[in-house]
Amino acid sequence: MRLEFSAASLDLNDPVVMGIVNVTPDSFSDGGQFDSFQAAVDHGLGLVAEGASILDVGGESTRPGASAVTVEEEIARVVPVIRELTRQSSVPVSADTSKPEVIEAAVAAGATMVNDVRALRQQGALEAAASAGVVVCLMHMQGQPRTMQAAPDYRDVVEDVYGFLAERIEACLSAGIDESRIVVDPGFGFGKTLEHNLLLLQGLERFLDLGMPLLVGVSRKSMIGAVLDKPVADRLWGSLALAVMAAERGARILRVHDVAATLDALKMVAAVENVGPQ
Ligand code: 7PM
Repeated sequence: MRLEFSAASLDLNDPVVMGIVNVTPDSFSDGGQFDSFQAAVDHGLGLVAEGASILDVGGESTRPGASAVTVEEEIARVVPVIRELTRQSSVPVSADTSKPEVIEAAVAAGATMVNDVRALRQQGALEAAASAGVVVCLMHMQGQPRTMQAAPDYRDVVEDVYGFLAERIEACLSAGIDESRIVVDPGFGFGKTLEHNLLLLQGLERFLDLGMPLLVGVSRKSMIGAVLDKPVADRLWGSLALAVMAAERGARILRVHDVAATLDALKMVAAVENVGPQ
């Protein structure tokens, strides 16, 4: 399996890591926008040094209960960071956004991927991604970020999410997005109870039937906090366990905060998967 970015092609025969770069105003400093720009760029370059194969740059918090960000604010946050990371590294840079205007600005700044928690359902987003020729990650979310954790409800969580992703793949193909540029993601934590999240990981292999590379984001998430009763700062070991399980079940891209640790875990999985018969 390979993923065709406009500038490069990424080998997914062994799973790779997407490093998370958040660009959010720093409430602890009064240094203004330059501080958060520099912190995000430094963080992204550090993740590349650790071995990240893709950087995911986001300026809109999708945390449950988070307030929305305007188009102008989101562009002001992410575009300078995307431009600088594209200039200083050779890994594909992904824009974590739902808005068509941000997609266009991010691509002009060098992004070759769009990671959209709304799976390009916002008006104009599908067309913007198609005409930009970017790789797209289609993620499942039930409801909206502000309210999605109120009462998640499924008939069969794996089959419901599968049906949604199949429909979004069709929408992308109809809009002219090539199948070599589509990634799918069941969206851990997005409108799901703990049990829904555990069932999705248990049944992850079902999503391989979609025929597209599978991206999984479980790093430091509340499903780990709930099982281990640990705060976000103490969720690395739980995150590694779930990353290993996802890789064993066929995930090709792991979206993580802790790149070096995750890569060690994935290299051990790959060594076992790839050893020849004696
Ligand atoms: C608070 C709660 C802050 C949740 C951040 C988050 C995913 C994603 C996110 C994912 C894809 C996080 C999430 N999660 N994009 N964006 N898949 N494709 O933990 O699972 O990073 S935001």
